[in-house]
This record gives sequence, C-alpha cells and structure tokens, in this order.
Amino acid sequence: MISSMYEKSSSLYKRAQQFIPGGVNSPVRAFKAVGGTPVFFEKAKGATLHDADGNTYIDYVGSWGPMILGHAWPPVVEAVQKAAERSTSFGAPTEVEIQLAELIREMVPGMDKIRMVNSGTEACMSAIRVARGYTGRDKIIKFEGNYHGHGDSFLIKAGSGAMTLGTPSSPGVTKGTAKDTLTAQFNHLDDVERLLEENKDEVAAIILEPIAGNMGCVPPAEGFLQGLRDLCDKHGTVLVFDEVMCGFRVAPGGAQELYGVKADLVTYGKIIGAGLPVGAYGGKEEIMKMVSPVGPVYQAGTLSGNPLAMHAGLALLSELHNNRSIYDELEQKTVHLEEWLHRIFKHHEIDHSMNRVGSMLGIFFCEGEVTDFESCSKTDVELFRLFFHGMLKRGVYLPPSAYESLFISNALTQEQLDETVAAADETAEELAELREQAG
Ligand code: HOZ
Repeated sequence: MISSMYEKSSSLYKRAQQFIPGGVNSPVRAFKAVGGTPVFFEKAKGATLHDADGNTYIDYVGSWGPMILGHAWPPVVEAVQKAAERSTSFGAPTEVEIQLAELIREMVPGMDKIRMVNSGTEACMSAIRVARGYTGRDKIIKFEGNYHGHGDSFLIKAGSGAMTLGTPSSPGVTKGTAKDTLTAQFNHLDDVERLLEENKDEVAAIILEPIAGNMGCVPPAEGFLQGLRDLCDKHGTVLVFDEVMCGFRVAPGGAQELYGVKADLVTYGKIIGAGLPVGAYGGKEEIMKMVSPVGPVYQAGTLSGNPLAMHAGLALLSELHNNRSIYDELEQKTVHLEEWLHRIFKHHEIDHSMNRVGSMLGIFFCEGEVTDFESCSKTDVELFRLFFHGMLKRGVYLPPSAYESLFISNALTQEQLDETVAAADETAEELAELREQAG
C-alpha cells in the first residue's frame, strides 16, 4: 500500500514508467536499492527539498555534489536568468568560456588547458581518448567500485548505479572494449604495479576517483595517490583524476590540492556548471595539445561551453575561490553530523563504519574499515534500506543507495542538523527494536 505521504509521487512514477525506462532518467533514482516509490521533486531552496506531495526534506544528496552552497543560490539563479535572456545557446564561442577557464586554471594545480563538455561521462570518455592518442597505447587501468560515467570502457566492475543494481559490468560493452580495461583494487598499489608489469608499454592511462564517491565515500590510503603518480612516471602512463564528485568540493583545487599529488589530466562534472549539465577535462599542455582542432584527437559538441552553464559555473566557482572559509564551515557541519551519527549507532549497538573527506560522508553498516570495493560490499544493504526509509519519513533525504556518498551543503543550518540527528536517533531506535523482535 502506498503511504498517502507519497500519493502524487506514486502516481507520477506510474505514469513515468509508461514512457521512460523504469520511470527514471538515471537508474539510482528508481529506488531499486531501497524499495518504495521514488520521490518526485518540485523545487528546492538552500538545503530544503520540496516534493510533489508537499513534503519537505533536508537534502544530503545535493544533486550528487554541485549544490555545495545550496539549491537556487541567488547569484547562480540570477546568472542563469540573465544569460537566458541573451540566448540559451550559440554553438559558437563566447567570452564567459574564457572567464571560467581562467578561473579554473587559477584554482586548480596544473590546469594548463581545459575543454568544456556536457557531463562527467563525456569528460572521462574524452580524457581517455586523449590519453590513448598521446601515448599510442590502448589499455587503461580503472579501479573496482570507481565510476566514471557510462562510457563503454568504464562499465567494467563499476560503482554507483551499476553496483547498486548488481550490474557492475554491463551487457552491450563489446569484448573488444572490455579487454582493454584492466581493473585493480582501490588502495592496492601492488595490484596496479603487477598490471603495469604484465602489460608493459601497453597502458595508456590510469583513471580513478582520487576520493571514491561511488562506493560510498572511500578516501585514498596514505601514499596511494603518490604511489600511482610514481608508477605512471615510471611507465609513461597518463594519470587521470576523475574529480567529478570531489573537485571544488573537498578544496578549491580538489583532491590534487588536498593530497598534494598532481594528475596529468583531471575530469570534472556538474559542479563546473553549478548543477547544470556540464563537464570538463584538462591538464598538461603537452597532452591537451592532442585535442582537436590543435591536435588530431577529435572531440566536439554543440552545447559544449553552453552560456547558461558557463555563467552559472562562474558565479559558483567565483564564490568558492573568494571565500575559502566555506570549506571550514562545510567541514565543521559534516564533522558534527559524523560524530553524532557515530554516537547514535554506537548507543543502539548498530555495527557501522564511516568515512569522511571534507563534506563527503560515507555510512556503511558493517564492521571494520571500508577501504575498497571488497570491504564496501560487506555493508548490510537491508539495514541501509531500513535506515533510508526511517530517515525519509522523518524528512531527511539520503542517497537512495548504500553505495553512494552523502554531500553536505553549506546552506544546511544548525537547526536542520539538529533535526537530522533527532531523526537518526529515532530511526536507530526503531532499527534496534526490530532487531530485538527478530531475536
Ligand atoms: N551516478 C550518480 C551518482 N553517483 C547518480 C546520478 C543520478 O541518478 O542523478
């Protein structure tokens, strides 16, 4: 029976399923991992979401990262409105593309050249093509549980929705493509070293989420990123950091700045456009000069550098650049939440493990540290399902999958944090009671 709380969402979901595969335009949204009706949203402001039934929620998804200053942040809204009045697309160059490129170059270490695209998927696909063109090699190494969008080469032991739905390796990816993708365990340098030795002079690139955000939040182990840097230097392999989720979120210069390790190429997604459909890839001049029209590696797009997205991104990134205290505030809020959740779970004797980097937080219902795909897979998905729904009915919107990270927004107020803690305490108590009943 559908709770009256979600009547409109439920009817929209039924209607959507008639015309859209699974009723959604991206699989995690279908709530398959947690069951129940996906919530259909109408609007949001700050850290508050409003659904189609008039319910409100405190948002811990933030459109998977870009809402770092909250939804409908006025300077972004104004920038988009003004840009729209001047046209939604030219398919030709505009000055704002240069302004955003200049700003990103100032914020991010080693960003000699940057190319705007339309999504994180496109950015990662393009970065790999460029790395292949540059090295003249075919193979790439990726990590189990890392997700780089839905490009064929990456849908091998992938995280996020692929892991959530139990299809980490997708049908439709040809054997030819799959054979060029080698997979290693995240945080296991020896695994990478072995693959590079076994495939000498054949590996064009190593691509990774330097802070994995698609198997919950899993930080790099001490020395892991530097170890990869050294291995890439030794083997003439291009190091690609996929900072679609952590870029501009954990620091203005992303994981590169936070850990002091430089990649050769970096990819970005949604945050570059403040939540509009944008991506970008860039890095070393020597590699980026392979990109068309300067070099022979082809990559193009009518909507690339779209004026709405560029103006929105410029407004958001300017604020992140000029006001570094945002990162301290985000950290404080996230630490507060992490500490309280820890206390609550401990009090109710719920096995758990948490990872946090800046304002990204991973909650796992399992014992022991989560450091890679294998340890992440031990999380109790049924317990997560119960926790998710307990929080949802109390007005807290968490990622609808045990394998996704939470993203905290700086619009989150102390009052909302207190409400979240109270909801978590009640939910944990409910879970403990269920456990008692089950004996
Ligand atoms: N793959 C996204 C999170 N890692 C989810 C995308 C979406 O459903 O919007």
